[in-house]
Amino acid sequence: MFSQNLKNRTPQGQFLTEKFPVLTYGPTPVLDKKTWKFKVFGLVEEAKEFTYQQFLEMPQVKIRSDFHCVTRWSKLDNDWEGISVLDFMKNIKLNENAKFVLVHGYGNYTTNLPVKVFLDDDTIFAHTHNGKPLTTEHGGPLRLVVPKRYAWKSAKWVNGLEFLEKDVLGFWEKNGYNNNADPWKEERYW
Ligand SMILES: Nc1nc2c(c(=O)[nH]1)N[C@H]1C(S)=C(S)[C@@H](COP(=O)(O)O)O[C@H]1N2
Ligand SMILES: [Mo]
Repeated sequence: MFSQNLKNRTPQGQFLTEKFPVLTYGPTPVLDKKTWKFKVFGLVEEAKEFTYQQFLEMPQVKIRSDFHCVTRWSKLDNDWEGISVLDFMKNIKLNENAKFVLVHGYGNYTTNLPVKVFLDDDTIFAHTHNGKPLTTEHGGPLRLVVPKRYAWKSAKWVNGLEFLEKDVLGFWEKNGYNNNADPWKEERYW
């Protein structure tokens, strides 16, 4: 049996797994860190492009968090290492009307978030999971992790951020998943 403590950390309708299942829609992009690019565009003072090396030169942090997939598995205590969104965003000056972000991934995956949710102190661009380089299946070389939302908001193989005034639905948000996606409110589907 799980201890009460673990139960408290498992949202309604989820079961715990120690494994790390892979959940990908479509093919898995295999990327070369040398040619990898990350673009920031839309409602920003200046559109910018970053290389993987530039991400490695930014401050590196470790953030422990829980991961909840809408297909009902949760994996607790993931040690993600990488660049916190707050540190990354020190490179970017947002326009005042930038209220939403559409996160882009290689393979045309997208997911959307309010800027306020994106700029939380536990969101991270991760290249390492539990001490090991993020595997390709799990989004390597770099993925987003948004612990307070169902895991489809944690885009793998990220390659860009598009800042917007009005919300634009991402891939799963257009295909039946709830736009807000808070696992503690069981916001699973439309
Ligand atoms: N680019 C991309 N990111 C993605 C997905 C995807 O299909 N493509 N699947 C999402 C879903 S539904 C989940 S549950 C998590 C799964 O992450 P994992 O495969 O590392 O467990 O990634 C999310 N990020
Ligand atoms: Mo998922």
